[in-house]
Amino acid sequence: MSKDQFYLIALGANLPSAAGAPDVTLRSALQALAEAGARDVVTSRFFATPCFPPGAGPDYVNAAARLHFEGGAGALLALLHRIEAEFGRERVQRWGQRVLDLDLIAVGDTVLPDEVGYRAWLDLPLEEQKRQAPDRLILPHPRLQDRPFVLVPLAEVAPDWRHPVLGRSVAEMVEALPQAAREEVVPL
Ligand code: A4P
Ligand code: MG
Repeated sequence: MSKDQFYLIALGANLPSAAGAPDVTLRSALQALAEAGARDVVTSRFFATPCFPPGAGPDYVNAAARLHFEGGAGALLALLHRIEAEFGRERVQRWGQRVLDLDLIAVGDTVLPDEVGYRAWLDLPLEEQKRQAPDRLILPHPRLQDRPFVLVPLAEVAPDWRHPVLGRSVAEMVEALPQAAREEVVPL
């Protein structure tokens, strides 16, 4: 993996943190990332998005960022987890409400753990997705193509990034979303 590959991350929050309301938390988290060595950070606008699964809590604020980082993917994920913890994230329930979720969406065209292992996560039925969380880094994030709250912000920072397994660009994946789902992602 080239050290100068770009990283794509997704940010989300739907509960207040010690820093403040979700948008304040996301701004503070981006600042913490820059202070910890993220370079050339390009950030999307912030969006209000309906909670997934529906009814599971308040609306989210979501954003995406593109950045460079010297330490490698594992080190960046560890940093994302450290920043989540600093803002008071507690892992209570998968897909539960959260003060801050920082996901690593992609690192250039890297596929982890390998294409066969990746496809197993990609094809996991919805019920299993709720039960199983990966114990190692999966790249690209296996649910990004389904999620308006990831894709719409991502299209502002990396419209031409192409999913290395699915072969589709972010712009194409946004285009493939139902129009109603796209329209529910509203800039703050
Ligand atoms: N892990 C493996 N690969 C990755 C990766 N590429 N990025 C591991 C991040 N983490 C990765 O993640 C579970 C495990 O996956 C960790 O051990 C990590 O090392 P987690 O962050 O502990 O658990 P989670 O946040 O509950 O899971 P995940 O997959 O981040 O949750 P989701 O699926 O992202 O759901 N609705 C709206 N509108 N907006 C949202 O942002 N977010 C969620 C969280 C639910 N509903 C939402 C939103
Ligand atoms: Mg997460």
